[in-house]
Amino acid sequence: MKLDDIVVSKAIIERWSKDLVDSLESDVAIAGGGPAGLTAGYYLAKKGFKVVLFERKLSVGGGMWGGGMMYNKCVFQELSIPVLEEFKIRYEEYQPGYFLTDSLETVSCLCLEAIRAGVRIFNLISVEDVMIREEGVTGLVLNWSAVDIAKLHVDPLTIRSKYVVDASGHAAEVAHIIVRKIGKKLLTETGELVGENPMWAEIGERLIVENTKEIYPGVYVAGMASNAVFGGPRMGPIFGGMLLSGKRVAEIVGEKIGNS
Ligand code: 48H
Repeated sequence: MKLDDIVVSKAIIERWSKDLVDSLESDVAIAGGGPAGLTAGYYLAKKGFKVVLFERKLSVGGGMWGGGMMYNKCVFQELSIPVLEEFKIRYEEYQPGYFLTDSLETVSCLCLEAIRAGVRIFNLISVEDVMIREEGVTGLVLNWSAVDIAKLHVDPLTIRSKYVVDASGHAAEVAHIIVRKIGKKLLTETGELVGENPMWAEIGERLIVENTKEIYPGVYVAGMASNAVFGGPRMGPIFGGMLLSGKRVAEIVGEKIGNS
């Protein structure tokens, strides 16, 4: 069979455009495809919600690929084992209470299961703003990451969603956008980001799940961004909290949608 290069181009452009058009209105839009964002997306999609996730970089996985200081292993605590098993991630017990995974396998499984559960993932697209109405945030404003990198003056496009999840990691970018553009209105003590604290794995891992909550009407936070917004220590390369936070935000947002 002859191969027509133009058919190849047309297939890619048409199918990608259809996916984006289909995603212009969704139940949940997630900013960031690290471990927390992928886990949140998976559990929400499994519940039957329409989920779209935007990742700035070429690859999803965020800070997980590099394990700890580029040693590509991740540590998980016992509490997170059911989530590892849900994603079919293999693990070994290093010593009682400490479980090890291969970071490449971990990211691959999170990505594969999220996509297979129905999460629509768009990589190379950055969230540069939020869409606002009287009731709160109602969607995300997007642009090609390449536009930002090249500092081009190109206007963005917009998607609408019932809820937004800020899973942008240490940077907590959606939270920062809200404070910068709307004011000190976050649901924190100060209305601003409280900020991340120095390393303390045990406390950081506990707080990250507690800090997984609403930050502004229509917006929830998950993963490392939770401790940046509400204040909590970093925890280094122990990743259980990221998966548990992603699962927690899916429970909270799922309930909200169910009740609305
Ligand atoms: C689109 C964006 C935008 C944007 C950022 O950093 P991540 O891995 O975040 P989490 O919370 O899933 O996991 C945190 C973990 O990786 C980590 O850093 C830990 C445990 N640190 C502990 C420590 O002590 O240092 O992923 C966030 C993702 C990344 O892929 C970004 O590229 C992406 O979000 N992102 N995507 N639009 N505006 N901002």
